[in-house]
Amino acid sequence: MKSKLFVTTLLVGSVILGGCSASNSQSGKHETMDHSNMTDEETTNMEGMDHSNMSHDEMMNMENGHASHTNPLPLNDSTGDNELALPPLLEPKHGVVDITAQQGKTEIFEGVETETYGYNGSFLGPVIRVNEGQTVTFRTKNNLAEPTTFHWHGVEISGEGDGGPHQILQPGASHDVKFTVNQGASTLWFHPHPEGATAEQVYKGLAGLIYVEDENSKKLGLPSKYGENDFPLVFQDRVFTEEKQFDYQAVRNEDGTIGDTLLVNGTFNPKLTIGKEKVRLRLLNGSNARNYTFKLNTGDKFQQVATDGGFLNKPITMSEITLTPGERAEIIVDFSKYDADHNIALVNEENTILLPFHIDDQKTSSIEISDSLNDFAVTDEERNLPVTKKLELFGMGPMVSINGKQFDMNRIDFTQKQGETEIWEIYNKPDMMGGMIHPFHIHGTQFKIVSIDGKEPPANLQGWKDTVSIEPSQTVKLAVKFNNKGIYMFHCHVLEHEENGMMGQIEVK
Ligand SMILES: [Cu+2]
Repeated sequence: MKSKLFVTTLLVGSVILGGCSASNSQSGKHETMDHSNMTDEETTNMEGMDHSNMSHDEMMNMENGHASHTNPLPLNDSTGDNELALPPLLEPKHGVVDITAQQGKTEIFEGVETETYGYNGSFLGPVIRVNEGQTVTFRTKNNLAEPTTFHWHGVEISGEGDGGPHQILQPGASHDVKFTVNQGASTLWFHPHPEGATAEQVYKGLAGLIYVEDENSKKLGLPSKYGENDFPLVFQDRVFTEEKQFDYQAVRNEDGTIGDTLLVNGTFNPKLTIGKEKVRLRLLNGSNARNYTFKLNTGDKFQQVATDGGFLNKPITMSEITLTPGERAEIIVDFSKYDADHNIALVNEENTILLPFHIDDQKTSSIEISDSLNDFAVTDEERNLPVTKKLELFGMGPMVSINGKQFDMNRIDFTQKQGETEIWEIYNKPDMMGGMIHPFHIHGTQFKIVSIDGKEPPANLQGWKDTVSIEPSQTVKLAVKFNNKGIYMFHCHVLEHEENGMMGQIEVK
């Protein structure tokens, strides 16, 4: 992770502070407009221009939450002692998938039982595999002792089925979510979304993956044998008590809870045994707040083939990839050039060993990956659309806000017509401490990144996305279309930011 925290000086602080108090004395309407030129008509058509008045004291208070983020807790190196756990693969039976949230005990550390949450098991969840065009019913059940919801991150589904904070399931309750899979091959995921308890429930283990397959994905020649040459990798950092338990409330950080212990698919000190062949790794940053920059310790390159919501048009050769919370990427690593005794691992930017690989050189194959994977494009029409929704992400810790407002379940912030594309402009407004990256997520849709600070996004972001990393001072334009109706959340995917109010609601009619 590149540190995007700016050097802070009193001078910078006072300039920003000055800028902010100046805006308070105005109607606030011009404050968010300084980075675009719009006609009066566009201004009238624009949503999201309200601006709150943040007091000087509130601004000053934000400094506290900040300090912890300038020095994230380092992660442990994986010793590779334990073979990586592979989540069970779950496919619809007669169109039905049963998913139960439950509590249990899990042996994460040898000889110790940790109290955990999971779906259909004690810790984490299965990989649910569905096909485009298939009608499925997710039969959800809450066997926890507290309310929860089942949110399908990245799935294009009605607002009612989306599992946001409105769709609470009380302990013991069940609910059927029936929908038709109406999107292409992709690696999506699911997790709870109850107001005020999302971060803790995810932390304790509620997260699973959803694979969508389609006709195209089966023809591309990508490695697709689950658990053989196609692996899910869910990265989560945690802090354990001395008794090797989770105590979320004790370690909760208002700007995102970061841990010193890495779990991949729930496995501590994992290693992954793979063949001497091309292998597909489906990476999910399932952490509450930590960003990861993944690379190979050898410095060798790999190919990225998919973003959050589908394939890139062609494989992109990369030497590293950063994923912020909620984001996914599929990469292909070619292990055919390494021998069994080769020391190769996935590491992060600080060269912390995240996942060492053990190469079984008896297992080989030669796979040619198609050079043409998808036909994604931002059209000229989309590029020329005016901005009709403006969002300003601002603040730290308990003071995070979108357009100066904090989440209110009884307030609809925006409306949009079903099937109509609008351009959302999201600005991450820095504060006097610099600010931090906000991974911005919209429910119920896959969007296109039109531009980042006015420029075309890098090649590996030219694909379907549902979560976009926005750095301080950056402005990102998205082409957003909802294919279904209902109320959807949009929010920062640092789970504590979401919980602290960096979330809003859009009603699609
Ligand atoms: Cu955030």
